Amino acid sequence: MNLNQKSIEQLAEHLENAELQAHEVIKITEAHPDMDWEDAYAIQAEILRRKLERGHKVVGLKAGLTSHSKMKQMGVSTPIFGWLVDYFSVPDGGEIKHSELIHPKVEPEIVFVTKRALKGPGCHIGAVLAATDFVMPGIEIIDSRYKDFKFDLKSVIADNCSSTRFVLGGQMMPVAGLDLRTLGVVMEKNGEPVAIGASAAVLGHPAAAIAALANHLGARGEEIPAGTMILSGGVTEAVAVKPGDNVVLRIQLLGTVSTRFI
Ligand code: OOG
Ligand code: MG
Repeated sequence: MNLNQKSIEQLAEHLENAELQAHEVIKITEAHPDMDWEDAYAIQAEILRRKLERGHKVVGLKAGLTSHSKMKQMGVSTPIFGWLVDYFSVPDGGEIKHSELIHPKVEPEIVFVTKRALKGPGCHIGAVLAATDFVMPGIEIIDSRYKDFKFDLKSVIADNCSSTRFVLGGQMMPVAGLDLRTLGVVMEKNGEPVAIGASAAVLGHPAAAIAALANHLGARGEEIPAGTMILSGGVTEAVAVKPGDNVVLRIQLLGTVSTRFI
């Protein structure tokens, strides 16, 4: 760690205010070029601590930058991990107020729900599949607090991986008998397909993103508890949305989920 506790608290407040007041900020590594990975995750944890203190609850976890399209789009090369809290959750078909966000984008994701705890190191897709209760489709809405959605890995980790809203829906599919690599993914905006992919785009197999999260947490003595909902990462590039846009995600065998921006 290169930052002291006071700087971590100040940066967490700075980034959380940007989220809550929906305004952009300059990426934090500009003023703190020496910050390291531990500092970045410590700022992310301090933002969560502030929310829990106000009575919010963690309702899920996420992996991000797990597909090559996303890594290429953002100009980075390793997965990142974050948390999801209660007010991020939007019901299937529900509305999202664009004015509460800065420059939101939507991404198609395969969502896992666990029935047993997963603990790294050494977690692999076999362990993930054995511990998975079901998978379902999810639209993640990301909204980097950084100007023009431009960041480096440390800045985006500190900003809780651009997390802001998510919508779950479709079918609860058990993974037995399902090939999680070959699911076709179509995301439509106002009736037009705007992102098309297959689930293997996520690290070759989306369960690998969950294993990577378990290994990341394992290195800190933490685990993925049983009953955790986890977004495994955007299958395609994220797509910008405006007020009035309707977004529908269809994933082969998993069904459909939708949301509308007002
Ligand atoms: C970081 C968050 C990435 C995903 O699914 O890849 C993410 C960003 O691109 O702003 O959630
Ligand atoms: Mg995502």
